Amino acid sequence: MLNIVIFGPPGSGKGTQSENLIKKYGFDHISTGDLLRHEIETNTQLGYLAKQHMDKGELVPDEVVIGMIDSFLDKNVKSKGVIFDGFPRTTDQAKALKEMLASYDTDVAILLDLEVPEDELTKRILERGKTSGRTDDANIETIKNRIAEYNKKTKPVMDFYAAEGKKVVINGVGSVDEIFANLCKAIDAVK
Ligand code: B4P
Repeated sequence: MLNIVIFGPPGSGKGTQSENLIKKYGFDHISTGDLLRHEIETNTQLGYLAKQHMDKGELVPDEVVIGMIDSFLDKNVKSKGVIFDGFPRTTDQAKALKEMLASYDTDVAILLDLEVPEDELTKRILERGKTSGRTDDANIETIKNRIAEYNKKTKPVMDFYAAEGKKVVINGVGSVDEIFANLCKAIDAVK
């Protein structure tokens, strides 16, 4: 099982590139953002809790997202590869992922860090907000808070994987195809 973490600030293109990677490699995909939005749309208790945080641009509590990954792995033990999109977002999530994967005798192979400057992120998210219907995309204060949460709580996750020699930086500015080609090169090098 080849485990790939696609990483980067909000709006850096994790979801966009994950879709292309799944098509090319036939990997399974888990996006914690998509799962949380599904919980909100279907009015579950978990969705109600997640919405309180997401509407403010905050991260959802670790135990909620870690539980989601646990049940995903349980159903996908035989996968040839998994793209973790938007997870882990805290060092505690990274440690929990390591433990969960170890119980299946596997580990993260590579973290692909999409680097995009802050002004470009804000522009992309506001643009998406015109059509996405996502409350966390529509308001500049929420977007700023999402980026601040990333800088404070999520960026340290990179150090965790850098210490294991698994971090690869990818320029996230340019055409979707150019970025995709660079992501594929990095994946092919660990396959
Ligand atoms: P996510 O759903 O993960 O979303 P994201 O960070 O906003 O976006 P992503 O990087 O996937 O960007 P995309 O490809 O869509 O998280 C949403 C929220 O869920 C979080 O804020 C948090 O509250 C919660 N959450 C999720 N996971 C969590 C976790 N593990 N722990 C705690 N909380 C969690 O691209 C953005 C836009 O840019 C799109 O419109 C796209 O078309 C455009 N774009 C993409 N690539 C481009 C390019 N090369 N050039 C120009 N535009 C581009």
